[in-house]
Amino acid sequence: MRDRVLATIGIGANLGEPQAAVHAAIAAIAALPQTELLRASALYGSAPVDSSGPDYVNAVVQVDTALTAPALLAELQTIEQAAGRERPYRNAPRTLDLDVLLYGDGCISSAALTVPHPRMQQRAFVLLPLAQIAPQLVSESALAAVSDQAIHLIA
Ligand code: A4P
Ligand code: MG
Repeated sequence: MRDRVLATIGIGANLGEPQAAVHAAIAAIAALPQTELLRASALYGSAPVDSSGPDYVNAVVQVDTALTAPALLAELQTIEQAAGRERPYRNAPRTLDLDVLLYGDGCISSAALTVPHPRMQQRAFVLLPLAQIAPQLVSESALAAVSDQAIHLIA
């Protein structure tokens, strides 16, 4: 039997019905094979960072999974496609974006996958929801460094 790994996934959407898309994504992640949803953050509203369009809805979840990192990425991309994801250009607004933020304590650097996600430490829309579900993974200094980014908890 494969080892199980604690994986952390970032969720973002700013087109269509972003709140519904994030809730549906969390449900789809919970239904992935060989995967158990452990924790899901609240939803946060955030201004686009290096992107455009309406404000984003973001969340972070943690799963316990026996999927390999490439298999997990493939499953997440299938969920993105089912949510109508289009990729007209880099950082385009999107109906759903699912990023592998962390995969255990592994470092991965392949053409298709970089883990830890290289931009996660610069982004309040990742660090605030992550701090809500896994505060030990987010330092006060990291939070302070993104404190100028507009983000709010969605009730
Ligand atoms: N890829 C490599 N590493 C990973 C990883 N750890 N997780 C590859 C997921 N994918 C990874 O991704 C392009 C390629 O990255 C994939 O084919 C995969 O093999 P993509 O989802 O098609 O394109 P993208 O989303 O534009 O790129 P990326 O890297 O996810 O963008 P960023 O840098 O994450 O930025 N502002 C707010 N407020 N909220 C947001 O959620 N998101 C972005 C996306 C920008 N600004 C935002 C938000
Ligand atoms: Mg992405």
